[in-house]
Amino acid sequence: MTQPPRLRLAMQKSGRLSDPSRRLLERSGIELQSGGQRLSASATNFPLDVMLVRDDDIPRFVAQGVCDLGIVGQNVLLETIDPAGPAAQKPQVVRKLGFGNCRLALAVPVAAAYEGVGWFRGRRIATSYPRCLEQYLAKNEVSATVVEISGAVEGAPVLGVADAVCDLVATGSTLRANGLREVETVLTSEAVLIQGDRALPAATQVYLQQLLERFDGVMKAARSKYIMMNAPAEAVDLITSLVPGMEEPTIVPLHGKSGRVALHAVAGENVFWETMHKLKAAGASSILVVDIEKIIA
Ligand code: PRT
Ligand code: ZN
Repeated sequence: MTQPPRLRLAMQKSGRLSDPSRRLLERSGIELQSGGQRLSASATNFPLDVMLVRDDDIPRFVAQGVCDLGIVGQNVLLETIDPAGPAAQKPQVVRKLGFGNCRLALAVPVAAAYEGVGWFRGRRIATSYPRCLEQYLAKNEVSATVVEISGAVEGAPVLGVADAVCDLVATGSTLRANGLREVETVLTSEAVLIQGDRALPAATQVYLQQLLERFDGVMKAARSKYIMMNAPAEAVDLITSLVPGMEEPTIVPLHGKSGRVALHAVAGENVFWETMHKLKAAGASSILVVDIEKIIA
């Protein structure tokens, strides 16, 4: 008997994207059971198999059809896939996932008299992202020497290996600790879900739609809040305009308090203290803001 089809997803085995990728699956209600040597895992309650690999291999695995989907940083996707290569081998981004945010940036020694991107002309730049850097230099008509280094790029200027670096930055503290100053952004990146260009069998396509619906629900829920308060009936319009991304509120009369109502709604964005102060000033009281676990539109 043939096995029913299953979706195959590649994600990072261990690194910065591993925990958030697992969390996304978990919040999507997908339970994973580890396979042999922890190189794979199978969902016990959804037709999904997971390959756990180094992030650098994910775009190629997806392009070659070794798996249907992958979770990887845009930086790795752009660096690994040849823009001049056959279109048929380019994985497509199907969702931005909102974690693993960083930027690929150029940085120079703090003491450098940096006056613009022309500063890099004729200089040596250390990076693990030669393709992205070369594209950026070409676009800016700067001719420089790209020194490819596989790790600890930020140490290259001190070692005399390069004059500047092009590296991933999140908080910037690694650059600062190495006496470097960020001067240009080459690209911004976050984790994305990618899909190969091969058509999926009809049954697997249905599972992919369900998976995307769940991912969308998880991401929307993470952004949204449920907000409840009591308010003067005549302030309902003002209050609705104060809460960012608020959907049509439910208004319920308050027993024994004429002129005041209870107002419940989903707010499409986080509700910050500044908004709470404004709501109070508009006459609201007993304001509750609650996390949402799941949303399906
Ligand atoms: O073993 P494998 O090849 O799978 O993993 P890896 O070592 O290549 O990648 P990993 O786990 O370090 O990063 C995976 C992905 O996380 C990257 O490809 C990015 O998409 C994303 N990401 C997000 C980051 C960072 N933030 C980040 N800060 N990747 C690396 N960094 C580095 C940065 O270069 C610096 O050296 O972390 C250091 C700390 O950053 P600061 O700016 O906060 O000091
Ligand atoms: Zn890697």
